[in-house]
Amino acid sequence: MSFDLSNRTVLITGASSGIGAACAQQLGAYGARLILSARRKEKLQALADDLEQSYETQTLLLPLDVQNAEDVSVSIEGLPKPWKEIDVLINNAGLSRGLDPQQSGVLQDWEEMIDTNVKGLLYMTRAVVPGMVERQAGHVVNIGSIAARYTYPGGSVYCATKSAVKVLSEGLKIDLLGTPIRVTNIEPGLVETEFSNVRFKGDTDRAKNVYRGMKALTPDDIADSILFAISRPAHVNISELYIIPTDQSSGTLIDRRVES
Ligand code: NDP
Ligand code: 8X3
Repeated sequence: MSFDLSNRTVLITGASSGIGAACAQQLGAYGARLILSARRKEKLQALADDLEQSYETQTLLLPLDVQNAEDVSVSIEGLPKPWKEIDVLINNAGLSRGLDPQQSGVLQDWEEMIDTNVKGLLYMTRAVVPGMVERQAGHVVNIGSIAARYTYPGGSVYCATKSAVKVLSEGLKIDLLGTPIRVTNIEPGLVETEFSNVRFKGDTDRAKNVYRGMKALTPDDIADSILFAISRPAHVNISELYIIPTDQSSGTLIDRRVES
């Protein structure tokens, strides 16, 4: 498929790694102007340099923590004029922390997941969508998860945050009825990124074990689906895309026949 995203401004949160970085590469290749956001500025800078070299992509770095409502609001408000007119917001920043049963969960892990995956997504939406309404144009893509469909042991708080993303996506579409603004919730299964390394706080062996003996999705597989959603004709709203590896059937049913 071929897409023309020239003159379209896309804000990607969580662009420093995994799915967000893959979106930046693919959208950059099709000519989009990119606002790259995450906490790790050096990663964003390296990505921006690479995009500039590969596709002459125009980029603007927006280093911030989505958990900080004030920073999100001030950063979006302070965008220079041409960048302020955001056509597509990809609410991708998110994480899981730990895999503890609810009865012995770590409160700080819960705060971080809820503050990032739910409140951070809301802060960004609240800051960006009024401009879309004013301009009568825009598309919000939220990154949900298979975790909204299947609760798994030790994952209940993370699963709850992704259930919230599903509900918030539906609710935003409802609240925007009567405008041309579109809303999409992407729900991936296992994608091999830094996700498990972050969940297990740097325990790389435990992280690798999540994808053992199976073929996980790649960040590019998810970027492909986002490109599909945002490139449909204006009257078509792709509300949900649920994408899993062929080797996965539910949150916990995974075929690991290829032992490595
Ligand atoms: P990664 O860990 O590779 O990327 C997560 C991104 O989120 C990073 O760029 C990170 O940047 C950013 N981020 C995390 N916390 C914050 C914060 N407080 N403020 C700003 N940015 C933040 O994981 P993925 O690419 O896999 O994850 C992307 C999204 O996809 C997440 O929402 C995740 O829940 C979801 N998802 C992932 C799946 C998987 O199997 N990997 C499956 C289904 C959904 P930095 O640390 O620089 O701030
Ligand atoms: C991330 C994938 O397996 O933790 O959403 O649900 S999983």
